Amino acid sequence: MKLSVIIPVYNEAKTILEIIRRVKGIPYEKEIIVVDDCSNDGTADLLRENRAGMTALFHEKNQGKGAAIRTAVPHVTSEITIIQDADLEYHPSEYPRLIAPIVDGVADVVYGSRFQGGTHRVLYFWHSVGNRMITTLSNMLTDLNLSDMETGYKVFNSEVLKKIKIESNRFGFEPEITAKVAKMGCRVYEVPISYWGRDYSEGKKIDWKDGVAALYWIIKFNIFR
Ligand SMILES: Nc1nc2c(ncn2[C@@H]2O[C@H](COP(=O)(O)OP(=O)(O)OP(=O)(O)O)[C@@H](O)[C@H]2O)c(=O)[nH]1
Ligand SMILES: [Mg+2]
Repeated sequence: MKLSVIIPVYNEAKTILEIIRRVKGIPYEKEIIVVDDCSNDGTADLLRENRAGMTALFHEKNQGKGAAIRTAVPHVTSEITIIQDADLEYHPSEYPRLIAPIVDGVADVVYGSRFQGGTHRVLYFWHSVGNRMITTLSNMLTDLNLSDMETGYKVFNSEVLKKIKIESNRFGFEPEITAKVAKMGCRVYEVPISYWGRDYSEGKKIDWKDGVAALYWIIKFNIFR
């Protein structure tokens, strides 16, 4: 089965070429769709100079991860779509495990969970508490028993993904897609993944405000629709 790998990227000049190299190295037929979201750190130039073997799309102003995925989806031509963050926190060597439930015909959507025993860097305690609260609230409203709603590794049967209208521009994407997948009655699987977390000195951007925003998105997409 062929894979489409969507890479939304904003200001990841240090890692973008390495993540593309890793994706190209996986032994599957695939297409790579990179969406640069008006980076101002040289990421866009790196993509323009190295665009062989991929579709590179460029936003003229910064809009967010959700908007970048919305731009990419119409370019998907294969059966399975993986969202791949452009930092090096999630490793493409996990693809076989991530796609297996879809290849086997039992799942429509697969989430890679950082909290099910895979190798992971030990980082911030309070982030993990926030993460659990966010996943719990989402689960209470979707009635899905996920362990990591906010994971970057989300894999879709492409037909299912194309049916979903993505409204959130920024990190509301994660709660929104989860709410919509639940409403559609998709067959959702979770698999353990490894996580090479980064700290703030290495470029980590997410902070407590994103956690509060996530609570807002969860309520908006599960209740006010
Ligand atoms: N298109 C787009 N992508 C973004 C934006 N902000 C972040 N991203 C990308 O979305 C992915 C996830 O963003 P991250 O900043 O790594 O978010 P995170 O993994 O939740 O948090 P940290 O890695 O801890 O900062 C990465 O590939 C980013 O490059 C944005 O404004 N637009
Ligand atoms: Mg990250």
